[in-house]
Amino acid sequence: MSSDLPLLALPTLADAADATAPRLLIIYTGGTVGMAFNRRGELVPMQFGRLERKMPDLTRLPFRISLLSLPNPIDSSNVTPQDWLYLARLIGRHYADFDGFVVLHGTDTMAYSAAALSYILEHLGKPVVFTGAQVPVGRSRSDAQRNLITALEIAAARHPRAHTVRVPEVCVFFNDELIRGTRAKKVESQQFAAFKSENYPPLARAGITLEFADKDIRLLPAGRLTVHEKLETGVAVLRLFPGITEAVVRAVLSVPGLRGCVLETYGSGNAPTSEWFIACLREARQRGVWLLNVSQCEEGRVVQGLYETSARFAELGIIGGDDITSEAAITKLMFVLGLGLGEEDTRRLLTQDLRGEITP
Ligand code: ASN
Repeated sequence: MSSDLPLLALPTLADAADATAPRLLIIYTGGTVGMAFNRRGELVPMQFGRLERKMPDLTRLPFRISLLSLPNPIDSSNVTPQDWLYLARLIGRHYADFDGFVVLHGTDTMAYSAAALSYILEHLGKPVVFTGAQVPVGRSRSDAQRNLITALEIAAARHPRAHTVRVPEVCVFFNDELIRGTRAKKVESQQFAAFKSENYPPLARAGITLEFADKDIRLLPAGRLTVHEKLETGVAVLRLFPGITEAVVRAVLSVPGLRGCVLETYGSGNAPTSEWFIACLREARQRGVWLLNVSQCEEGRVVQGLYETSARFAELGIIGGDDITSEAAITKLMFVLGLGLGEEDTRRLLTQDLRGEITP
């Protein structure tokens, strides 16, 4: 798909040719935020049309805002790694012309997309804020306008004294919390507080004022933005449960073309000690499959070797995922394996903290 999609300038308070007002780009990808009911009574994504007619408060913002709508907006359940690469290319293409980016996206897979973009956009120096809604814009009690307006304010935010970018990270803003992209998890499908920051404090809270947790925001030495171009799709997630059979484990780990698998284990990274289970893992490793051990617990971390039930993992070459989320782990596998590096570098990157996804 071309990255030369038309930009629509929104009429705002900064219209009076205020050349100093922050320039922000909204990229609309779909999701409930822009949905309406079809004839069968199902919610489906629609084109936005004139966004400011549906969200009049947008016109009162002191920013220069442009809107770029994808020609075929989607429910985020249909998002693919190709969409992430495309979105990253779009941001790269417009990077120099805007001070910040807001991605309107469905909530269902927003945490995956935000994590994926965190890896793909290396040396990011500007905010990329994902947001969306639980109730479509234009419907009564919609959270769309509130989420979008604060996301725009965050994308425009600068340090009060130094005037440097306040949040040069990919993040998710939803229902008053700003969450690092690699720490976000969708935890609610019915309430407005749909996201949680897992194993890391929120980067900002929006009350009457915006309170940024500056000490928790990643400020990396400036570098040139690199937009990576490849993700490995030969990956899987294997979630353990008591009673999981050898046939299931073997089937997943021997999928043709499998390069990496997130093992969702119990507690601090524990799994059965049965010989058949260890043999399945060993054989997968011998076929060159990378295994990343992630806990099913929402908080805490993987500590391989703490219990006998994870004591053999290190010798098998299974990588402990520390306190990473499953969303950040599967996208990290896609990203790191997509780099096509040798054994040693791949292991190093999978173990390292790349974008604030783990607390080593
Ligand atoms: N199914 C929707 C989506 O992820 C849910 C939402 O946006 N609230 O696209």
